[in-house]
Amino acid sequence: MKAPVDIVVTGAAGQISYSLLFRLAAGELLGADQPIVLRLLEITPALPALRGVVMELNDCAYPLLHKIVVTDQPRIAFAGVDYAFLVGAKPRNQGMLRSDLLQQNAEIFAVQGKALNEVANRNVKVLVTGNPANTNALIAIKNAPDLAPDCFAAMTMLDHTRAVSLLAGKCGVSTTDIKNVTVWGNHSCTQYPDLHHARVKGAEALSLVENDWFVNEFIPTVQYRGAEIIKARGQSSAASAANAAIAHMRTIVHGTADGDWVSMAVASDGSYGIAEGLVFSFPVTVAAGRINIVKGLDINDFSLQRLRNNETELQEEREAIRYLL
Ligand code: NAX
Repeated sequence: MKAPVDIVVTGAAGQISYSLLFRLAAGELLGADQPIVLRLLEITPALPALRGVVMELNDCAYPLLHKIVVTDQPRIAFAGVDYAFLVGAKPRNQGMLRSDLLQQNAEIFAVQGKALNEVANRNVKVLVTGNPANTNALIAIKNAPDLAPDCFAAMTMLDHTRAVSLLAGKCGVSTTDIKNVTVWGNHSCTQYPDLHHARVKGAEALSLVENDWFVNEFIPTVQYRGAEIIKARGQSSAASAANAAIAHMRTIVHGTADGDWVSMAVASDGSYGIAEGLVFSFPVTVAAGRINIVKGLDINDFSLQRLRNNETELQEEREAIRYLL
C-alpha cells in the first residue's frame, strides 16, 4: 500500500466541501490505489457542523480514507500538505459591498498564505476557490515567499466547464468534441469566455455558431451563470464547483490532453501584455505538474478590450488590498 497523501480542504463545513470531500475520499483525485489523509480547516463556530460531516465521511467506510484531521488552526491543517483546496471564505451578506468582502476575505488568505509558507510541502499545489478567488490567490502567493508562485492558482475551471458545456449543447455534440475554449481574466462577471481558438470536432467553433450568439448569448450566459444558479436554487453553485475543483487538481496531477488546454488563473508572466504578477485566467497546458501559459495566440481587438477590462478590474482589487501584499 502506498503512503498516504495529505490533502487539506478549508471551509470544510460549507456547501462546496459537502460534495468535494466525499469525492476526494472516494479516490477521484489520486486514484483507487492512493490512500489519503483529509485535513479539514474551519472557523471555531463551524466545528460542530464539521463533526457531522466527519461522521458521514466515516459512515461511508471509504477504503482510501486513512485519517481525518479536524482543526481551526491553519498551521495544523496545512502541516505537510501536498494538495490544498482553499474553499473557505466569508459569504457576501445582503447590503455588503464587494469592497467589504474583498477586505474581510483578504485577511483570511494572508493568514493562510503565511501558514502554508511555514508548514506545507514545498511542492504543494494550492487551488483558491473562495472569492474573490484571483485576488485571494495573489494575497496567498505574496504571503508565502518561500513557495514558488506557480504552486498557486485560482479557480476558473467552473467557468471553463460552463463554456464547454454551452458550446457542446449549441453544436449538438459531446463535451469531449470541444477543444481549446478559454476563459480569460477574473472570476467575476467581467471574465471573458472566448471561442476564437475553440474547435468543435476539429472545426473552428466560430465558423459553426453565429457571431450574435457568441457575443450576446454565450458570453453573458457564462459570465452570469453563478447569479442564475443562485436565483434558481437559492444558494450558489456547489456540486458543480466541487466538480471543477477536482477537475482542476486532476489536470495538475495528470496533465492536459494532447492538443487541448484548460483555463486556470495563475500569476501572469507578462503574456498577452497582462501586468506581471496579477493572478489572471489564461489558457494553460499542464505537464509533469507544471502549469504553462499557452503563448502566441492571435488576440483581435474585440478580445483585447475584454482582456484589458479584466486586467483593470484585477489591478483595482490589488490596490484595495495592497497593505496585505
Ligand atoms: P459556504 O458559505 O457554504 O462555506 C464556506 C465555509 O467557509 C463556511 O463553512 C465557513 O465557516 C468557512 N470559513 C469562513 N472563514 C474561514 C476561515 N478563515 N478558515 C476556514 N474556513 C472558513 O460557501 P460555499 O458555497 O462552500 O463557497 C465557498 C467559496 O467558494 C465562496 O467564497 C464562494 O463565493 C466561492 N465560489 C467560487 C467559485 C469559483 O469558481 N471560483 C464558484 C463557487 C463559489 O461561489
